[in-house]
Amino acid sequence: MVNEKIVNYKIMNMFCYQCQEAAKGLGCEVKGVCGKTPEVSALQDLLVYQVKGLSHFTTALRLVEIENEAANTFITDSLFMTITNANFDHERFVTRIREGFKLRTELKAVLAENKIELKHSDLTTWTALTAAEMEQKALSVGVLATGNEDVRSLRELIIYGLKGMAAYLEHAQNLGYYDNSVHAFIQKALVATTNDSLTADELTALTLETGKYGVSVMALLDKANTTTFGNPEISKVNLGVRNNPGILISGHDLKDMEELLKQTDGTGVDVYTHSEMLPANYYPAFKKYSHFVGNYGGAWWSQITDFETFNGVVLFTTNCIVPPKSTSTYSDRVYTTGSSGFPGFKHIEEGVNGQAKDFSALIAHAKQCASPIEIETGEIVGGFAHNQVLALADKVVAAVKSGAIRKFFVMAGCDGRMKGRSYYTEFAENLPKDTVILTAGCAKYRYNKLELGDIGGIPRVLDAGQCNDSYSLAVIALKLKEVFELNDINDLPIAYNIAWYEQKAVIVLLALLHLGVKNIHLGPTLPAFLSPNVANVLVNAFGIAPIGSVDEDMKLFFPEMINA
Ligand code: FSO
Ligand code: SF4
Repeated sequence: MVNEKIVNYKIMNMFCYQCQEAAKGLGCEVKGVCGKTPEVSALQDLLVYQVKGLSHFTTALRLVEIENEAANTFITDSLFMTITNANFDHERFVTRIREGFKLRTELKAVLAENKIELKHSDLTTWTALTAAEMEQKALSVGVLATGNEDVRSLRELIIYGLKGMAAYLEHAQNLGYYDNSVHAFIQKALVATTNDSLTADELTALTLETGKYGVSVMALLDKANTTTFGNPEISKVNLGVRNNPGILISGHDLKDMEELLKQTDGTGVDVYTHSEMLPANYYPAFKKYSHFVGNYGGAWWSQITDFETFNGVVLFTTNCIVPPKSTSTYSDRVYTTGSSGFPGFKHIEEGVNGQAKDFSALIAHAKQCASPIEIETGEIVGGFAHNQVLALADKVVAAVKSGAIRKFFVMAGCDGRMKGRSYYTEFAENLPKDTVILTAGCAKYRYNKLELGDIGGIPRVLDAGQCNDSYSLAVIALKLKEVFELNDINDLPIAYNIAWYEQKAVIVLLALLHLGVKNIHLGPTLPAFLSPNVANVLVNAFGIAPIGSVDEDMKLFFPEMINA
């Protein structure tokens, strides 16, 4: 039977449904709501197809214990580049795909040297030299090339989890922490998504295994961050500004943060964090710099206004980039590095021969800029990663036992532009005063500046850090389970009301499922890439549920309130 969607695909401009802002809750078909053009979307699809093909080579080589580091790096970087809002640069994708062909030739030679026969198919033999040829090729290899809706849904769920995993692995590797078993899994799973003989059950099992490796990679990144920069500590983060020119650093890469602080030290240029870089303010290794002033602005999507008033230079180390408006005046002040990119923004390349990246151009640029305009004042408190919370364990346990704390709410995840996300602000405001929010990721910007008070000195919003630090929340939950001598993590007085946006949230979700967490509420909408059948599996096996209205959800989480 001819698959209607595939026929349609040939006349559509693009199809992408990997993030929460997918058009009409179904998928972007003309242009990305994120601003991704059909051409870049095509090249991203093709790059994913290319890394699937390369993974056929690397998994074959692994059978004879050959690990190819160049391929490992290429595959993780490429997956990271295709995450929502990370890279919009058409040219970078074309160059990248050409590099992929070179790598494929090298891998072929290694296979031949080792007399390994590979069963070739289009995945391992296709070529496209020009951008136009690449875009043409992409038409037949995108998301909709998988005809069966459920198989497509599971394959994409796995691939999006792998994208998130690749991002976290890259951050750990930037700090010198490697785990080849994660590369091996990513590549094995990529190959599996090309195997038409796998059943839905087998793909479901692979989805859960993706969660298992999600836990491993988050543990690795946690180790990398805390060993290199110390354990985050409770910190007051300044929201105001000073009179010096500044650099605003965004994204998630702490290695870049460190280098920027080192290279700006003594230059008269101040450093501020934006969005997901806020938790850098909690690390001892960064707090020691007197020119590290604090955090400026809100979550990623507020950059359109925040970058205008900041006046200085902006550095993106990862997503989330919002394309500037035609009226924006800051574009020439923005730099990207690592996997991030945007046409017109300047890009800072990797350091050569193990040298640090060179930020001198953006520091010189910053010196020419005016100091930031103050948009708010005061402080916010954060730094409640696992080490700090466990140091307070006695106090926390006593508060739970005495009833001073009735329930914890894990409200980790992402923020986004959708109006419906005001739900999270209202939900936080409406929570009873004897509840505590555990958060991580940029979702916190919906409530981290509210006056929610504290319970016997324990703030009612405990921020563990970035989205990857959701791992900290799992460590805290597992510790509480041990202290309260429970057999099941779900018997703890912890409820999960998680907001998602892009693919790092997918790996965090799969990791939580792997840890046995049930009844997660996921919003503001369920992923477009979940087919009804796959959504049912998640609902039946794990109790995943969409959010309702704040009132409905309060009654759901506090049934006792109905009869009170
Ligand atoms: Fe947010 Fe963007 Fe951290 Fe994401 S800034 S949305 S899930 O990149 O990774 O939480
Ligand atoms: Fe649409 Fe999200 Fe894909 Fe962008 S990443 S094209 S907003 S689904």
